[in-house]
Amino acid sequence: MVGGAVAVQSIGPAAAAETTLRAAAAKAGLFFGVAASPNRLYPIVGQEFNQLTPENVMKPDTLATSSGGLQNTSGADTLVNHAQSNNMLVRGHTLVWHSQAGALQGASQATLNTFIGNAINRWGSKIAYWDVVNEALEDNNTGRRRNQWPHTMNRDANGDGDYFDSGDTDVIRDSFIRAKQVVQAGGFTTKLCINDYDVEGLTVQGGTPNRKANALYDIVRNYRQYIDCVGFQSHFNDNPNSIISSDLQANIQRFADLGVEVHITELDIDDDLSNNDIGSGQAENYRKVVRACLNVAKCTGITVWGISDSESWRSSERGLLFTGGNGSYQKKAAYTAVLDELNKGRTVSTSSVPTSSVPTSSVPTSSVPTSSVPTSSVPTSSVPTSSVPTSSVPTSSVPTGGGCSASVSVNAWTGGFVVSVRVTAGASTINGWNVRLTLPSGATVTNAWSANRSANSGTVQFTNVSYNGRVNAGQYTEFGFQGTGTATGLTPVCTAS
Ligand code: 9MR
Repeated sequence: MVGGAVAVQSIGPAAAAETTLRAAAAKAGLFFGVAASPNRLYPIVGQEFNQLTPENVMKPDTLATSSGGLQNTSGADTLVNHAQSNNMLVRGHTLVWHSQAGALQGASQATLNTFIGNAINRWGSKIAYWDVVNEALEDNNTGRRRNQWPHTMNRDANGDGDYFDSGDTDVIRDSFIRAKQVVQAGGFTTKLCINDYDVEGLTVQGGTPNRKANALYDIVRNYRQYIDCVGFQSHFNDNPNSIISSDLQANIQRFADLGVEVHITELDIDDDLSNNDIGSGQAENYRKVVRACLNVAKCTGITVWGISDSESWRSSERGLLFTGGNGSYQKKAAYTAVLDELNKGRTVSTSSVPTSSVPTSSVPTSSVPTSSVPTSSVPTSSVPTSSVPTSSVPTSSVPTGGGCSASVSVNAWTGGFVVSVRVTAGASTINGWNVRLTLPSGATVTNAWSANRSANSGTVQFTNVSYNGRVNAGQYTEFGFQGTGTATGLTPVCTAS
């Protein structure tokens, strides 16, 4: 089994190079997968790949009845069985999606919940990863949710522009809560992912901030306790929002710093990327993407969206690793580049990666509905929404001299808390920071994001990660952590470096 624990490979003298993508990837501690259909399960699938995503047969338009039941499962079963007999992981794709919704189009959250339960329970731990919510965010870098079902069910109760507040309705949150309940009730090892496209870089063409990526980041940060993994689809092409940006690795890293696994889920690269800003030639571009993933320990898998160009959804862009068709394939230069890069292995250490995951006990499990669930029974009251501090404790103000100050906002619930810490630079730009605070006895940090930490209890020092050490004069950056126990009386002390 690959994909769970991440092995870190040191660059050392000369192990023999592996000759298949799956073997080279496994050695580096990640999976290398492919999207497939039941009628194209040629030998190459099991030879080259150790993860499989159904390209179409696990979508609601195939699987779902209008009441959230299952139908037409034979194609999915065929793929799952093929994966099992070839020792491949399966990514279920996908449960909640505005497109290809079939009989679920327009369904209520209760019906979506029923479908989520039925689909997860049918395959259980045979599915390593489920895309619970797919493509929730709008096109064109607006950073907004789609203005389409199912997101039209959302309600922003206090009108503050997000759906993270306790009175809000959010189909993303409620679908993940349901999915997490089902996984826990079944004792499954399945991890739950959110998947989207044009979220790959910190910036899009021209250096504009990638608002879609930032919106996805906020979703994962706010719902971290239900979300285990993030999929960057990675359909790279000439669209200004779909380029391979030079900050791809930094963006992977910032999600990884939230403690989730990151996957490249639907990779294909247009072979004529005139707007691409980091490479020339498809093979070189593939190499860059694979390297960005290898350089982040929690980037635990890459999946290409098909085997060969001619059988791809975008055949005119010739974006894949093989030519040929119908089971007879020829390797392209892009294949050789990917294999070579995988064979070089990882060069990262796991030191900045959170080692513990969010405690499962904080997920409401008390009532685990197994069939149709009215939305009112979805236990949202105990959901910690970190953007809604129950007590906000600004402990220091913006310093007038150099250096930095820090303030905390605490969102607490019985037995646990999320703390958001704001680090504000004084009159001069700072290039690194260290925030020291002392937790009350009995409090333990279980997870932190956008910072490294020195300890889990007592006095803890948090330091910046690679992308948030520099803060311009008077500006701020934020990091956070989650823990068990209580977090009263925190007094952060900030030192700039
Ligand atoms: O590759 C899939 C193609 O065969 C289908 O016709 C299409 C229908 O929407 O979906 C394609 O897969 C998409 C995936 O499910 C989600 N991300 C974008 C993929 C390419 O369109």
